[in-house]
Amino acid sequence: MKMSLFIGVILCLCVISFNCARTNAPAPYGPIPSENQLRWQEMEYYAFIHFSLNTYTDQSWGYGNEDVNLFNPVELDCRQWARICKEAGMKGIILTAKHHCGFCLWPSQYTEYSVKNAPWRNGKGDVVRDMADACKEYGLKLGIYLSPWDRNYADYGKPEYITYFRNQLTELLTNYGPIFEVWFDGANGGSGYYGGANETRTIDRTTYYDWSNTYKLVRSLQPNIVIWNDGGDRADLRWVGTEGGWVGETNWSLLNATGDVPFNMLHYGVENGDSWVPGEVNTSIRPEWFYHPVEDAMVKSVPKLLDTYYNSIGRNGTLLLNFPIMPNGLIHPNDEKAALEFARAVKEAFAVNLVEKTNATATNVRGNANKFAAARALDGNKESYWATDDEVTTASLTIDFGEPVIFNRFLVQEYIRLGQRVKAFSVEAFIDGNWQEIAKATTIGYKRILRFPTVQATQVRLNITDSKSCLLISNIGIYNAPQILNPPVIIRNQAGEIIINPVDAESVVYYTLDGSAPTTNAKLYTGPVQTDGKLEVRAIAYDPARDKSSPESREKFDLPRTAWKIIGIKDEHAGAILDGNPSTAWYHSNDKTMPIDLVIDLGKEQNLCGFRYFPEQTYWGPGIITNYQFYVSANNKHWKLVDEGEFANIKNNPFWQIKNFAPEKARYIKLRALKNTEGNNKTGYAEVDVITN
Ligand code: FUL
Repeated sequence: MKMSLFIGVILCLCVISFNCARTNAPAPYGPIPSENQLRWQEMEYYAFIHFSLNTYTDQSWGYGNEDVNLFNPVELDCRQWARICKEAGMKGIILTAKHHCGFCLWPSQYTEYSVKNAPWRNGKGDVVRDMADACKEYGLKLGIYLSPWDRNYADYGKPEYITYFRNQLTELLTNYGPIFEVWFDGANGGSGYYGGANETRTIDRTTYYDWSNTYKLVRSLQPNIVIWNDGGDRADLRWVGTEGGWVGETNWSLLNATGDVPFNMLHYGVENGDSWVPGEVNTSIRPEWFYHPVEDAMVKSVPKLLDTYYNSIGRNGTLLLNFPIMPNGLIHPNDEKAALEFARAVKEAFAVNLVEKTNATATNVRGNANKFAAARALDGNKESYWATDDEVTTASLTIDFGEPVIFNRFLVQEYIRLGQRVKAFSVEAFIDGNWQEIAKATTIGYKRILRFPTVQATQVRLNITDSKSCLLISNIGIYNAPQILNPPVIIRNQAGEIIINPVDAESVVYYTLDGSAPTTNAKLYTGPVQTDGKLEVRAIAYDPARDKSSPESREKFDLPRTAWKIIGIKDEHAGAILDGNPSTAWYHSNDKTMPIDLVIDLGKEQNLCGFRYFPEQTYWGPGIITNYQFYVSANNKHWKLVDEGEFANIKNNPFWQIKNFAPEKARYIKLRALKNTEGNNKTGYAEVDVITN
């Protein structure tokens, strides 16, 4: 009797401890974020500010010899910057305290090349101080961009510069309060003023800066900081390999601590990386980082900014959106308008979470414990989560609305404090009595948001179909975002057909060919429209269900290119140069060396007065021409040079390059490439076109 009681107690204890093990939180899996990285990730959205002497010289990269007297932002108001960022829903601002030109926005005691020698406020001004004060007033965090490459400093390239760099860093990280992030830009074009040496200096980016000791200094001065670095030792955050405003659809917050990371891996992270290095998506609200008046009309549209949002924050990244400052010291009204409309659109999209007050069930709940139940993913508490048993790496969670509900966005978050795990998942909706897959994706991480055409359903099911370890889902949101229509895309192919593609599935297109503004009374687009001669196409996308129109698209076309022929190239793919589609490109074969010619027969004599070149869009290793000559001929034998020059800043800003020349009658044109962005012989073209009288 006594013996059986004893065995019973032992058994009970075993069961209890077994269940306890199952109801304990899962062990971390793989690398996990530090507290600083977690705090940073939760900021989600913050601003970059690009401001320096470049602002006054219309340059992207100053050479280092620009005159400090140019710096005089008479209306400078960091409170305007902070107000706009705050109203835009941003959580912080990173300021270019020193860009590559070496000019310092604060009165550094280690150089004369700073605001202290500028006319602005009689040399008494300090932009970093004003920024720090404004951030404090508006409840924003402050970050610092300090360019390691310094084209002004005489000792750049020598060990002495590292001391200078650390001294400046110490000033910035000591005198301006808490700094949330420091940005060490790896860009280095080699040449520079360097105190008057005017030469090219090469450094070994893996050793020159001795990053590990600089990191120690940074962390000792600012224990809560995160370090961004794309140039040297692995830091806390990674560049995502593009400035285009997106990170990979698959996005692991992991890299390996050592070894080179090819830029395409920066898009995706490394699935089995040994360190937690999450991606930050940095992009500008305009094509360029610094202010250029010509870009006042090129501020990104709300649909474009929303794409950026879904492709950064919606893909386990943060979004660092840049405002260039104008020479007067303010953000341009067009940029402010775009940022605030974008913020409104995001707010509206996520205003109502339809999962509130719904029931959820899961195919597996860790230890059947209430604290890990499906409902924990819907309770709005970021510290609670739905979890599965250790051995369960695929499972489903079903949300029952109890009635038909309309939606088009699905948001899901992992509890990343214990690691990033999910490799693949799908979302199904119960529509008219059937389960239908409405979206499918790979990684989740801190936050994943999926967009899909609007559906009406009574239930939604999240299926995790592949994971590294058991599942920990801390949040799910389902939303019905108002549709914001994208302007349609207009092209004219070589046959002269106008093709207008709506970007959004739920819209139709109205267009005009006579220059008048398109409304829903204009022609409805039903398929390619044959055209001839010069014309302007204007079009809108329209959603009949919501009675909403997109912003307008406008494209001007010159000669039809039906009779054009590319001479001397047999490759049929070369047609990409004339197909009207900027996203298709053609390259010369590798055996060519500069100068490299492209000759086109226009079919008959034309009155030419200019040409246009659209480069192909690859950022890395591209064949983008920077220096050119343009010739015309009546017979393809005797050529006349009518224009030559450079496509300035084409690498960072790979858009249409438009060149005009004195009118010439000719049947043949020749675009001669003299140099490309990479200093090699690769030469490509997305489009080449002419301008006629
Ligand atoms: C790049 C720099 O070269 C640009 O000028 C800009 O500062 C951007 C954020 O990073 O690498």
